[in-house]
Order: sequence, then C-alpha cells, then structure tokens
Amino acid sequence: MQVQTEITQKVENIEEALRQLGVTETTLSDAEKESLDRDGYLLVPGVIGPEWLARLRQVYEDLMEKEGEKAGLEVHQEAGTRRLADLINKDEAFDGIYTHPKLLAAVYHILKREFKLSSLNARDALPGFGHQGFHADWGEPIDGVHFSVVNSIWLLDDFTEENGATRVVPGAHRLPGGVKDYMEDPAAPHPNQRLIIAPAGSVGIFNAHLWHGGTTNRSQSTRRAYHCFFSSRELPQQLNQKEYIRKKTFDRISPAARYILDVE
Ligand SMILES: O=C(O)CCC(=O)C(=O)O
Repeated sequence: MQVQTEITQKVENIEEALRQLGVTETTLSDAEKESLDRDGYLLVPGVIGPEWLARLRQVYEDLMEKEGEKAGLEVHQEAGTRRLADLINKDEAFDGIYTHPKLLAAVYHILKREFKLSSLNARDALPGFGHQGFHADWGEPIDGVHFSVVNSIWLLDDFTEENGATRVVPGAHRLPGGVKDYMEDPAAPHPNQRLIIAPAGSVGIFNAHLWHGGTTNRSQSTRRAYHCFFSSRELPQQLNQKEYIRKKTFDRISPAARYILDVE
C-alpha cells in the first residue's frame, strides 16, 4: 500500500510539488507580489504561531548547546555570531518552514522556474557583533530582471532598532551589476536603507539579489532567526541535500517536500 501511495503522489515538476503543498493562485495577494517586485522583499507577520515559535526557540538553543564549537560548520561560521546549519535533518519542527505555501509561492513568483531548497541555517549575532556589509547572496553581476536566488528570514525574537535587525535597500535587486558598482564601502550606511523591524513570528521573504546584511546587536538580548534559502534548480545547493539527507528525514517527509529538497 505504501508503495502505491508514493507512486500516485510522484512529483515530476515544481508546479506539481507546489500544488501538493497547498500553493494556489491566491496564496500571494497582488499587493504581496507588488512588494516583492518593487521593493524586493515582503514582510509577513504572524506566520509562526505561539506553540511552533516556542518549539523553534527551544530547538535553536538545544542545538547550540549540543553542537558547541561545531555549530554551523557544515556551511559557514562567522566571528561574533552563533550559527547552525543542516537544519532539515535536525528536527521535524523545521518541516513546516521549507514547505510553507506563502514562502514557496513567493519563491516561484520571483524565480519563475524550477527551484529547490539551497540551505536551512540559523544566525544570531552576540551583543556588540553582527554588522555585515551590504551584499546579495549571489556572486555574479546581474541584469536586474532575471533572478536565481531567494532567501527568507524567520524571526524567533522581535527585530528592533537595537538588536541587529537585517537592513535592506528596497529596490536594489533591480539595479544591474552588483553592490560594489554603487557603493565604495558596502559596510557603510546607505541613504535608502531600511531596517526590518517586526515581531517574533514574522517572516521576511526577499529576492536574494536585494542588497541586505545583518547589523550590530547593540542590545543585551538575542536576535535569533532561521534563514531558509532557495535557488533555481540547475544550481548547486549551498548544502548538498542528497549528501546530507538522513533516512529518518526522508521517510518522514512527503514526496513534494522531497522534490523541494531535490532528494527524491
Ligand atoms: O541575519 C541577518 O540579519 C542577515 C544575514 C546575512 O545576510 C548573511 O549572513 O549573509
């Protein structure tokens, strides 16, 4: 019976995966699409309900404790910040992040073609640390029209003026070239920069060609977030999911989720 179910649910393309995961024509409103197109990002409040939020915070701290100095090593470590990586395999609480219909609809809206998850990581800057230069999550110059990467930030704490909220330059994803063509010092403030200030439980979805970066945590508390990153399907993943996928994860998730991870 199990085999039969899997055959009938076989996913051949991204449109089918999205359909099975609940994405419809109306998952994104016109205003949300416009925000993604014009500003390059969209802030969605109240995505993570109280119970899920409590669980995601608990898992964050448990993994930091368990992994210690190795935390984040699978992808990247950064001085003055706590990081985690390969979260797909580290708790089932993450299943609802990379399969979230609003997020998937936004990724498809931006990329307009086949895509897959690239990585699911975590980051929070320690007090006094965290400032990053403006960057896109893409190393090549762009034409400002065709896009290859989308990122999202899942807020586990309120993002405030003080605690290292992400800064963005609205509309910069449409500028041809790259940050360094426009800013001598990408670490400097930009006259049009905006901080993503929002309550815990919100999700920021952004065209990852948008110039963005973390800011210094000038508070004494945490500013924890998960980063769920996608790329067009032909590109290598930031973390090779086929290599890292654990049997327990594979067996738990749906064929459509496996398609998103590119592990089917
Ligand atoms: O956590 C943030 O505020 C942004 C992090 C970021 O852009 C990065 O690490 O590349």
